[in-house]
Amino acid sequence: MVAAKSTTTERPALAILGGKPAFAEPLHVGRPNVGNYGAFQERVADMWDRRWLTNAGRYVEEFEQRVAALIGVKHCVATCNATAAIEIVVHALGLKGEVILPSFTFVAAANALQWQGVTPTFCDIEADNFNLDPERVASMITPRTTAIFPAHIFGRPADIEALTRLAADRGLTVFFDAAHALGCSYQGEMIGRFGRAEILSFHATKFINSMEGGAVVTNDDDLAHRLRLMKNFGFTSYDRTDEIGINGKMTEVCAAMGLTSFEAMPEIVEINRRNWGAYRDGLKKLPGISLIEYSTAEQHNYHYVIVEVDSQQAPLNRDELLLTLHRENVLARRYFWPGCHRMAPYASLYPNAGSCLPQTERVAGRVLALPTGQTITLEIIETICEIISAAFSYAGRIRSLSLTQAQS
Ligand code: T4K
Repeated sequence: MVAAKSTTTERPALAILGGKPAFAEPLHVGRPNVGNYGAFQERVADMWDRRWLTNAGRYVEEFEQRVAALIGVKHCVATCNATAAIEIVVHALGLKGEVILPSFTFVAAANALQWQGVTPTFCDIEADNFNLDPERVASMITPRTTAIFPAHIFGRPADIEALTRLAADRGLTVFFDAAHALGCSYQGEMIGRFGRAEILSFHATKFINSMEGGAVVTNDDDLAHRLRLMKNFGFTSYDRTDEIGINGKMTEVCAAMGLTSFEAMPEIVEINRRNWGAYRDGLKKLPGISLIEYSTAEQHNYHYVIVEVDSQQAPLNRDELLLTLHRENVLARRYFWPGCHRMAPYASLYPNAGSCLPQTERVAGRVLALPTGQTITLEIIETICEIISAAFSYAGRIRSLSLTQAQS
């Protein structure tokens, strides 16, 4: 429990105002969820004995089958991470020119395009679900546009129907960044089945993790075949390559971790859902702060707890709250501030992009990801909510302090 004030009432107990941090150890947003350690060890021992460590090993194949079955898709091609998966897809689809994507996403998506010599064109998002706005996308299509690359940010589906229709009408490819959306559904169908392909991430910080890892899921037989070649240098047999490839393979130890994490999925969703509900209840009476909601009509992984801070209503703005939480060792994150368009190299390539991205800038300035997952207990959440409540009570003092710090 965090007391809002010390017993003297002179000095609040908040760390930013001179108190002791509520948590001795940092609480990370991305602390990994893990499965059964014994099951992981057994797989590693087996892999060790068989001396098969990578290159289409047994565990990678099993992992691919489990993921494809969950989604209900024909092919899952596992990769070393999602960034490489995006690059391989862009290359395999032969995309050139411009590809439209959100700026409100992890910079890896833009970088993967740029790295492949394709121009990332940043489009604004919808205010309510933080995903690409189909009307804005339509207005940004040029003769150089070859594809639309929406993301399902925080696992909430993009407007798949409108974006798919738009792509079909304009003769464009559509493929999705589903890095956050494993285990989530759209109109009752699992995400991963849409567009030419969808890309998943199994990074340590993700809902299901393989330490590092990614995958492309698709129903396109030819594309899947080419992705398999391309992630393995382009080899079609021992001494022959038919086209250029890279090394994008997932290792056996990563697949062993992925399988173990996969088996814990029901437990992880349950904990995530419980934590999300506890934050919602703990914060509901505070002005100007709200949790983003997940549709109860769909399946969801509840992996991200995202609060929006409305600085017109709340006594502190998002950054003042962030500073307060960090002093307590609650390492909340501003995903995805400041937007890709304000990061190098895009900030200098498109210095005026912000004027075309009003919702991106608004949302990026008010969201905060809070720690959740297996290591976050209800007691921890109660304390975090108390810290936020106390911060609001001492907003005047915190504000003057953070202003002083910003000026120094
Ligand atoms: N598309 C989207 C929409 C994405 O969000 C991402 C990745 C990608 C594509 C590309 O996927 P990958 O190529 O990574 O498969 C983290 C993750 O590294 C990144 O995977 C993720 N999105 C992004 C949203 O978050 P950072 O720069 O915030 O990572 P980092 O190192 O600061 O870690 C986050 C927190 O997690 C830290 O506070 C520490 C904690 N942590 C991290 C690791 C690795 C742990 O407690 N234990 C750990 O093992 O990007």
